[in-house]
Amino acid sequence: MAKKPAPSPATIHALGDHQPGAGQLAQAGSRGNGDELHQQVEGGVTDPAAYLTDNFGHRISDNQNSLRAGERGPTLLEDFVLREKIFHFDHERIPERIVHARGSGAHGVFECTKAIPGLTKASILQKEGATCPVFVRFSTVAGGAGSVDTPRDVRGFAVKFYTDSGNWDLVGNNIPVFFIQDAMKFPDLVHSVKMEADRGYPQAASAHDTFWDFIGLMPEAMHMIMWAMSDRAIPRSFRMIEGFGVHTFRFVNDDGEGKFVKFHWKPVLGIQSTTWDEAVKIAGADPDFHRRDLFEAIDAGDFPAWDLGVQVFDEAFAEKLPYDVLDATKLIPEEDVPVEIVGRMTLNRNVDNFFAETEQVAFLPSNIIPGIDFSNDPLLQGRLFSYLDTQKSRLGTTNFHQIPINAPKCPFHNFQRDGMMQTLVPTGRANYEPNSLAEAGENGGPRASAATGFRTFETNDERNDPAQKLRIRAELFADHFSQARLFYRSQTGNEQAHIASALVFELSKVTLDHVRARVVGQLRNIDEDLAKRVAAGLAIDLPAKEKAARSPVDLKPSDALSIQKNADDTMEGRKIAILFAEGSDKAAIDKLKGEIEGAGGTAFLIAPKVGGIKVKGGTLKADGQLAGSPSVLFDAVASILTEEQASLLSKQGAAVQWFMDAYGHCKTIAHDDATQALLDKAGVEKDGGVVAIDKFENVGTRRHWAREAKVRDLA
Ligand code: HDE
Repeated sequence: MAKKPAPSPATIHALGDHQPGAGQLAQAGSRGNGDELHQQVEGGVTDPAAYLTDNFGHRISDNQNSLRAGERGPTLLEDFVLREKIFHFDHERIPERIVHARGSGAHGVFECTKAIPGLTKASILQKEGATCPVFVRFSTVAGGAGSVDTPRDVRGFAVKFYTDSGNWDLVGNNIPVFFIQDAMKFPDLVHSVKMEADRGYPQAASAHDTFWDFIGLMPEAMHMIMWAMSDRAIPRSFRMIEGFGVHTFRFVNDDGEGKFVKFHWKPVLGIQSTTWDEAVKIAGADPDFHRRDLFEAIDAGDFPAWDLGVQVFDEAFAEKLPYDVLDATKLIPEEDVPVEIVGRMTLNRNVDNFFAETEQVAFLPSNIIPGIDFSNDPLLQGRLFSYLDTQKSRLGTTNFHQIPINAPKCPFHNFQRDGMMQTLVPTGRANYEPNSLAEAGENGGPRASAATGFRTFETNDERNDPAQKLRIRAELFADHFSQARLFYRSQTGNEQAHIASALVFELSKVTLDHVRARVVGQLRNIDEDLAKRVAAGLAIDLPAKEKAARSPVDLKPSDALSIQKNADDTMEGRKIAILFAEGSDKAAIDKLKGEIEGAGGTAFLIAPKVGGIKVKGGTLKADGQLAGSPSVLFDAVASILTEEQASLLSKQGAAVQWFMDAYGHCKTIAHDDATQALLDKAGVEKDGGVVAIDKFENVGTRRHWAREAKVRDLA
């Protein structure tokens, strides 16, 4: 029998008590249709929400059959019910974002943990404990809305603070620098990385000719390339990425004094990444890996959180730096200006409707509040125009600010009027200013306030004569390599090998020899050894060094730039798989599960069959089937089997691959003695991360990078 069609939310609400019996349905069903499952609301219903209506409130009598001229005749144009339904469906899609099309959003709250009125008058940073609602959207950059979650890519980290002084949108990334220095180059950058113009592929991948052609010609991108080729670009979870405002902004206090500021988000769960091989496999095993991870964590009450940190400095400090703080391809090492934590953001509510909220949210870097101001960073200046402009083509109207997810939660009044999709109904005649309607006893409308309104900071950058409008860049913007070198040299040996291997992988996809050679020639300005490793990995001669517009200087390596140097052994927020099968010891499984959950992790039981398996001490249901739950979906794996089952499983590709991957991805493998046959088949060798079940807690979910040289050739 066919399944019952899912009722719409409105009908779910009312059908409970009034759902008609099968007899009534048959009676109420449409003429000539024997299917008894079509739902109809019958007489006696008092809740108006139970009735299906069209968009103008007309109740609908039949949601199955269009209006025909006779039983077998053509459909009639008169059928307004059909026409409206199809008309609306035909226009359900809106253009996806030009970049950052694939994303996931959630609601949350920001709480000030340290008031800094001396630095800024921003209302949300005035009082410890003060809170404000936020909406966050994480995203990838290059892929379309339906692309997978785990390509090598930058992750967007956009936060909308609904403050009492208006919305503040901090639209950042998980990487603190950017590819280019001037907004003028953004369309070129994005064209080069997106699908190639003639062939329409590759999707969500930078590993192709046009991207690397552009990059090889843009030495200013080299610092960002180091980050993009590092494990930062293949994160384990949105919950485990850092966020950065990227540009230098300005704080302004009540006395009108201004300081420069850079914004940071530090994930409470720590930063974690996947390996490239793992990221590729996850794309197949679960294309929605990050979206699901975020949704499920919030749904389960494991609310992800980030600390908001600020690096504050003044003009005098900026003057002394060997790089320009207005250049978005540069960062300020935390060792030079410490990150001071001033607040915490917790995401505690999933969206109710993906389209209405996540898809329609419109972030605008131009949304700032008194106490925060822009700097002259030429990339930021371009963004101030672009984001407002793009909403008109995505959301169709200048009134996109009225969509609930975009509307401020504080009052707003002005003389902007009309436009497509106007949903507000302003009253009175005052739609211009100045007016003197108040003198006639009418409502004259709102007025500007010099005291409390937003005032642009009067720049005190003496190098800038505001009267001069020049299409030039300041001298220090020409140093493209010092910080790329800083980043590379701050990584562990293993992380450096990942960067070199990622470059080899990407450049191997490039088919134009001169493009490859040029990129490697650029790498020589960053680090000779890196360039040699990449050239060797590509089996090409080391090309000539590309000319550097300004020679790089050696900066002191910064440990804060490395993921591995900062990784800890936490189990919190991590997902651990426990493999079992018929005859496994239930007490041992329960004990391990308890330990994992006690340490803040999630245990996920996996067996060859899910329904309920006889184990020693009872019956156990699995959360996932072995073949459908590859180990790439977990941070660490454990196995409790019988010898008989281990030997049976060692003949199954899914089981052998499960361990092979966990081992290859340098994960902890905790196992009992009985599992040994399976481990041998998978080529798993003993090391610090392959441990007995009772030692699992000691190693947790940390990755065992020392193993990597045994499992793959890195460049
Ligand atoms: Fe964006 N960027 N961008 N960008 N960007 C967009 O805005 C743009 C840049 C970032 O979840 C678009 O509403 C220009 C830097 C994020 O909805 C568009 C330039 C950084 C998101 C746009 C930049 C970002 C976007 C596409 C160079 C990190 C997703 C749709 C001047 C600091 C926001 C939209 C979301 C989205 C333009 C550079 C981050 C086209 C012109 C640098 C996180 O307006």
